Amino acid sequence: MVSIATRLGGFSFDNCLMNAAGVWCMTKEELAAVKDSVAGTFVTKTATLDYRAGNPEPRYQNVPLGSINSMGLPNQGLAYYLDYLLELQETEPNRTFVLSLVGMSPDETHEILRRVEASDFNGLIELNLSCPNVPGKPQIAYDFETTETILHEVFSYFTKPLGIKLPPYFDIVHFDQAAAIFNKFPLKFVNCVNSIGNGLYIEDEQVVIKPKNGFGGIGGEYIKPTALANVHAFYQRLKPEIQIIGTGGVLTGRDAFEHILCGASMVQIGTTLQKEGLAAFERITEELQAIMAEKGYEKIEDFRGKLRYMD
Ligand code: RRO
Repeated sequence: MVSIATRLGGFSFDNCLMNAAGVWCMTKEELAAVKDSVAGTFVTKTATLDYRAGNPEPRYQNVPLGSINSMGLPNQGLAYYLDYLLELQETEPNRTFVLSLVGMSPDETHEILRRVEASDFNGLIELNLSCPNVPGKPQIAYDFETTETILHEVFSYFTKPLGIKLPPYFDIVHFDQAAAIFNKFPLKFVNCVNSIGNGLYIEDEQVVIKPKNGFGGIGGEYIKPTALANVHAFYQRLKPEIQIIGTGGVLTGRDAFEHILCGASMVQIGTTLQKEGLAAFERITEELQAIMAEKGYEKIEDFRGKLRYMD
C-alpha cells in the first residue's frame, strides 16, 4: 500500500497535497470544497485585518505555461476566515487547517497575530512575507533586516505554530543569509515559493492584466526549477525542526514527487488548481502514488530530501 500521508508542525494529514494560498480559498464555499476533496487540508486566502477589494480587474490571467496575477490581496478580512476555522474545529475536530495572514503594515501584522493568539484557533498559521502585488509595498522577505525585526517581535508574544511564505530567492548568498535568520526562530515551516514577482506577459502588443501596467506574479510551469531550487536550498540549510512546504510548478505527480525529493513535507497546488479545478487533487494524487509504487516507495519519508547529486 502506498501512502502519501504527511506530518507538518506536529499535525497529521492523510494527503500531502493541498491548495496554494490564493486559489480556491477566498470564500467559505471554496474552502469547504477543498476540505471535502482528497486534499489533505486547505490554506485560506491571505487575510488582512479588514476586507479588501484588491486591484482592478482583469487581475489574473491563465497563459500557456502558467499564470500571471496582480490580485492586490483581495480578501474577506481576518474575522471571516477565523470564524470559519473555529466553526470547523467543532465540526471536524480531527482535522487541521491553515490560516494565511499578513498586515498592510508591521503594526497591522502584529494586531492580526495578537488576535489569532488570543483566539481559540488551534491550527497552523502561515505569515505571508511575499505578496508581490500591492502597489508601493515591497515584498517583505526581500528585506532581510525588516524580516528579522518582524520575526523577533512576533515571537515575543506569539506561541501558536507559525510558518512563513517566502518569495523565490535567486542567489546562493541570499539562501545563506535568509536561512541564517530563519534558524534563529521557532518557525514550524517555510513555504517555498510564492509567485515570481513582477513578470510581464504580452499578447497582441498589449499586457494581459490591468493593475501595475501589466506587471504581475508568475506561477505554473515557468517556475518549477526556481521552486525546486528554493525548496532544496532551504532543506539543506534550515534546522530540522523547520519543515518545508513546496509550492510552484506542480502540474503532475512527477512534479509533486520532485518537490518531496527536494525536501518538501507538504506540496501546494496553485495555478494547476485554478486551471483544472478540484479534480487536479485526485489526478495528481493518483500520479504520485503510481510513481511511488513503481519505485517501491511506501511512504513519502522513503524519498523525502533524498535528491542525488553527481560525484
Ligand atoms: O493577492 C495577491 O495579489 C497575491 C498575493 Br497576497 C500573494 O502572496 N501572491 C500572489 O501571487 N498574489
